Amino acid sequence: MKIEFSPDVAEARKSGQAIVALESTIISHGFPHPENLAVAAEMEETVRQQGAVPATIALIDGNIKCGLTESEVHRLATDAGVRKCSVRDMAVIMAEQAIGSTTVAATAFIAAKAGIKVFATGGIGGVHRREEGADGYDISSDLLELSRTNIIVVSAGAKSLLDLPATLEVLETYSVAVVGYETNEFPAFHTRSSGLKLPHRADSLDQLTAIGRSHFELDGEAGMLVCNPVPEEAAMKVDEIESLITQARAEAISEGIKGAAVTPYILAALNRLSDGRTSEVNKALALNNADLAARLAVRLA
Ligand code: PSU
Ligand code: MN
Repeated sequence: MKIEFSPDVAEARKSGQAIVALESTIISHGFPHPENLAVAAEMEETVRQQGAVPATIALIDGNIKCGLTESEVHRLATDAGVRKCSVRDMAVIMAEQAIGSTTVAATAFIAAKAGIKVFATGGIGGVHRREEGADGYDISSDLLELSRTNIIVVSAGAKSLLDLPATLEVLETYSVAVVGYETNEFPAFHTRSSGLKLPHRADSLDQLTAIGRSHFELDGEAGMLVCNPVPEEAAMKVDEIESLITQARAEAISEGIKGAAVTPYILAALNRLSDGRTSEVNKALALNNADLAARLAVRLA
């Protein structure tokens, strides 16, 4: 598999400097324009501030890119034709020389092949709730890829629009190590807690680093999910986000939105219904994850 590295990522790989992978679906489908441009730039800047090199990953004109130029990020942020690219979509987008933003699954797939150990995102995909009118069966391939891609993903958990208990169960079935960072609970993205207990907890960067080292020493197939709750000052109230999610889901169902379009549709609806508030929360937690991921990557390098 041919990966085109940016000069600074290529240099970091040569010198053994810490690298943090970043996904691009968050740019194309996760935030409205122009906030998405600011988020992309600030994610990279946050990683750099901690002494690591950011590697934003995407498919540009069919080429697998690890480390993007500013104009490539701009295209991802503004071109309405950018395709959401999970692992199964890669071959088609490559053959069509199209532009695709990589999900957690596809970003992890590419990053692991590039030897990158740490990846920062906002939230991972998971098991969707099964409700009247909604898709009957929908499980994100983010979970499957985590079962067979050895990389540490730092996320703020998963959105409560998903079936969070089932998501945690699937992670367990798939042997994915799940570790709370300074928390006992699976964070629910917009909120710090979900009421669901995590199997493991790290209380310091030292402890997280030790767990990360042991994880790679095992040399297993599965990845590790670090659950880093949204910062207290940015977190939403449970009632507030739940009522927004109920409205957004009802809209998605009545509009007949299915499959891969569901998450982007609901994110946009939440942003609209909350007057931009959910995107602010999303940005705060994504930057917080980039910061932790970079500090961890530096220790592991
Ligand atoms: N959650 C977010 N923002 C996102 C996504 C999830 O808050 O942008 C994206 C991620 O790229 C994730 C993908 O990997 O949605 C999952 O999509 P699906 O459920 O269709 O697998
Ligand atoms: Mn799906």
